[in-house]
Amino acid sequence: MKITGVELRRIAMPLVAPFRTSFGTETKRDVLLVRVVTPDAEGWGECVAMSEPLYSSEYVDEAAQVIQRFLLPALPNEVDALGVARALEPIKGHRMAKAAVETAILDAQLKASGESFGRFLGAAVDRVPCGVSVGIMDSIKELLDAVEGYIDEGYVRIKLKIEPGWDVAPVRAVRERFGDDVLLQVDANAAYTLVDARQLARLDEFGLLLIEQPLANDDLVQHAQLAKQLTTPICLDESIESAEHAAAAISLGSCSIINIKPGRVGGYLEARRIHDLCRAHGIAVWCGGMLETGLGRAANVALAALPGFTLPGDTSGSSRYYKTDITAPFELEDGHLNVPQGPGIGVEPVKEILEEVTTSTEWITV
Ligand code: OSB
Ligand code: MG
Repeated sequence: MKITGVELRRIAMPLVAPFRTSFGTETKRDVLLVRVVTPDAEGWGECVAMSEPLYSSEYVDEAAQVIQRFLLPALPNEVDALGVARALEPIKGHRMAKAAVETAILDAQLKASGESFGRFLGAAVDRVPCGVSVGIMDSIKELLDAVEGYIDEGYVRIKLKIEPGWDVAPVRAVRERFGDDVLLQVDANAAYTLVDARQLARLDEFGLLLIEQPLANDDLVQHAQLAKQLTTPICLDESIESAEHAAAAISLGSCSIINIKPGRVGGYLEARRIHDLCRAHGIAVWCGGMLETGLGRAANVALAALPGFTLPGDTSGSSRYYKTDITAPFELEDGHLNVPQGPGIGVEPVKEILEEVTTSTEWITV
């Protein structure tokens, strides 16, 4: 496949409510979209890098720059999505930027051949159960109101963001109010250290599905030590940037569950590799999220339909974050989202809405 040109488009998407995690508060999403144009089809990739390097070292300005200066020039004249990662390998890191480029190329290629993302990746179901990630709030009352709203909307699993000072109390309050049957998990976004093991063990009594990324990104050994001190299963997010990391975490005993985010690991092909590895080792996986618009969400929902995704993902409906999505909105039906069936990611941006939220565009001839 020959690429005619690539558009880098920045959009600003206001969030329906501030989203607070242990690393910061988001009020709007500054998203970089990559549109790859070929003679036969065009494809979209949503870069999940956030505006500041707080979740990981990547951030959106830098992602746009690395794509333009280093990634696009490294692509061969004739590209095949299956060869993109290899071509980009000499450039270290920048996995979110690489994922956006590879996804746009894969989307164009699948649109040209008429195959859907789900079919290409190996989806086993045509709809996926949905969880929701609930940010840190100013009060327990505010949290309970938010959780009640999500349960009423049909979400089948609740994830509470935690940090030191906001952990046992919110979990206890949610359990007391909504009962033991609610599938409940927590996400610390690396806010603790091994010194906090006793405090984290206080969460054991609440029957959580998992605790996500309690310790720092590069603390695989400490996570293995923590796992021995908790009955709550440990799930890794930030720590796993590749199949190699996943293999190391599994053999060290650092986690028994992995949150797979395609952007964090360099794309959907690496995401599938991690899925395959985990499945072979009996490690459960689920699909994480990065406040994607409908473009990124569509591809995530397809990934979440693979057979090893045995836990509900952070594949929420569009309205969880956005009043107006740039694609037709993803809407929960009975707690599930349908896997898009059309070619490629199966969705398109709505032109007028896209123009309205666009803050800049750049056309690059390759
Ligand atoms: O740790 O999973 C995370 C959002 C931004 C950065 C990191 C994380 C998150 C979420 C939200 O938890 C997931 C989503 O609903 O998209
Ligand atoms: Mg997480």
